[in-house]
Amino acid sequence: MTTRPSRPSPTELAPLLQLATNLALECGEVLRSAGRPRAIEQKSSDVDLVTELDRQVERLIVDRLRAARPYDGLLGEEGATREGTSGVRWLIDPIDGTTNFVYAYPGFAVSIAAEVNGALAVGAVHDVVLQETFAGSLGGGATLNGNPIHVGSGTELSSALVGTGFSYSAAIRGAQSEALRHVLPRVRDIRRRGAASLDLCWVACGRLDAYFERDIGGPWDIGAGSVILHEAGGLLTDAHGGPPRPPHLILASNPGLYEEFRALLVRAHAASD
Ligand code: LIP
Repeated sequence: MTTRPSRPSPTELAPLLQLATNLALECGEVLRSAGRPRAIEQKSSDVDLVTELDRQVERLIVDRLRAARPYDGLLGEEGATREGTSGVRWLIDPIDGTTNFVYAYPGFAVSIAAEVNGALAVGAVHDVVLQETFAGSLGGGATLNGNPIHVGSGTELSSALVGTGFSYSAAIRGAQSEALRHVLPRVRDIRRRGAASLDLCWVACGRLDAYFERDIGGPWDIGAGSVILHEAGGLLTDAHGGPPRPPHLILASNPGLYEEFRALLVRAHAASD
């Protein structure tokens, strides 16, 4: 009979969390000293940007991980990929919020997560401009600059401050604006920061009451924020209440808002699709 690997303890996860946090901080320094990016290319559409710094920072993270943990697997937004044998896989978003970075518009982060035996276990998100570092590990809690954080306690959707984001595809953005038409009158207000990792961390610390988005690029966008939000008492699911499955709709909130928020999003997206 096969036995499931036991869940690692916070003590066992501490070295992974420290490595992720140190790398996010180091890359934040690189980006703050780099100035405005020069080489800017387009990926999935003419508004989906990548810079030489996205690639440089991803290479730095990969090199550091290879040196520290040569048997781990990894997956990066800008193409880094490696199968591992250790049971640990790293998810790397070197610059989450690349458009903000290109415009020098505050709201971009280095996001690094690690899965252990297939389950997200640690995450670190460093806001490059605000120099705020969110961190979390399974069972170990979530922090902002080392101080514990917890989701807000709001239960009224009509007074909820809600984050969201929009696709790089113009066609999907059309459907998203139609869904937003159904959401906006039902909540306090909407904020669109441009980095999913930060949106999740801001729900985790109560700066946002909830967040939703569809057509997110990949697991690297939400891996670290997912751990931090979970450890701060928040929920992150797909529209059916199951695990988040980018690019399908994902939603995050504190437990008090969750069911009403999910029901609103299901109606709004049914009406828009
Ligand atoms: C970004 C996401 C954000 C989304 C942006 C963009 P990227 O990721 O974090 O939530 O709204 O359109 O996809 O491309 O900057 O790594």
